[in-house]
Amino acid sequence: MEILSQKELDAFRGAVTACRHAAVVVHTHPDGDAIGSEVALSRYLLSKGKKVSAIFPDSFPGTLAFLAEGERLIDAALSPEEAAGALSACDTLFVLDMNAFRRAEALEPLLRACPAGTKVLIDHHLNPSAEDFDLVFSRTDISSASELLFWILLGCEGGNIAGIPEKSRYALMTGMTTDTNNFANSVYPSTLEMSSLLLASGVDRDGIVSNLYQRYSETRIRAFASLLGSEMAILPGGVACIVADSGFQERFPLAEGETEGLVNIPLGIGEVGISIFARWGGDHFRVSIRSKRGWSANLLARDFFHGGGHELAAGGKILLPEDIGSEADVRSHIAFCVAQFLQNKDNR
Ligand SMILES: [Mn+2]
Repeated sequence: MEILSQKELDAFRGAVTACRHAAVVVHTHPDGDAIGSEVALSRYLLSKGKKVSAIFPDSFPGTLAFLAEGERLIDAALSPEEAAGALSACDTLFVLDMNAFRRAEALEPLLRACPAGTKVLIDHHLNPSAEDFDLVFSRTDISSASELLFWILLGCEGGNIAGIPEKSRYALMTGMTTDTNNFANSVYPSTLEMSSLLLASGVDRDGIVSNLYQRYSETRIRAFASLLGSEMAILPGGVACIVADSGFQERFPLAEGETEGLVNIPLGIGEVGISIFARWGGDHFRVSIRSKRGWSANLLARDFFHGGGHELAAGGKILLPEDIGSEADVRSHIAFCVAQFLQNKDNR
């Protein structure tokens, strides 16, 4: 499958060859694709004898602990000095699954100041900040950063999948699986071809599915029942809105990552075109948006929630006091934003 040109592969191979100390960084609140691609690239670089500092900004999702087992990942929120030290000492910076430094939030200044001679972006979001990088691998017609990285690594290994370490292959399959919501969306011919090659190479997909989808806490399942019940409203125009405020989170203490996948569920309702999930994050609401074809999650996130992402999957924030005066105003704020958004027929 022709995803990358020979020139692009040569450039990536050159960056790896020249690299002695790599820093690998992903976005804030990392998901399966971020951690999957980070673990995969780190293992690959380690197999080439490189020193690797794999950094994530904050909030490791407990649901992905199985992926981090045996890995050395630096939590920049818990070990800021270690993260800063690595980012000022590395000679090559790899940025994965995000389109701009600001997606790493608190790490942005360190990324901007990073003296690495080569900065590489590997991403699948819209509008990459290409000017901040020396090498840009950005595709939106691909399932995930994990898939894009798979095609890069396979290309660099001349098509020999055994050249990609076993743990990297496992992590890439995991990242692609979470970003496609287990093959429910953003699946391309290349995605199935990648899956086929990985399966044939011995990756334990049943184990991945079991780790991802059959190890939830009881609290998580009961929280979902409540979020999809009393906490969900269907707004005029076919927009589902779910809110998990601080009170809810006290009643259902969920670990980081445990609400992953929730926002997709209301799209199962025939008349719902957009699904919004807002959860309290300490001083603001984090917003996840999913949409069906013909509705733009990206524009809704961009124009009303300080965010963006993909056409059918995006995220943003509701800020205090800029957007709402108190937590109690969140539902009416979302309803107001949705009504404004739907008034513009171009958004549908
Ligand atoms: Mn992704």
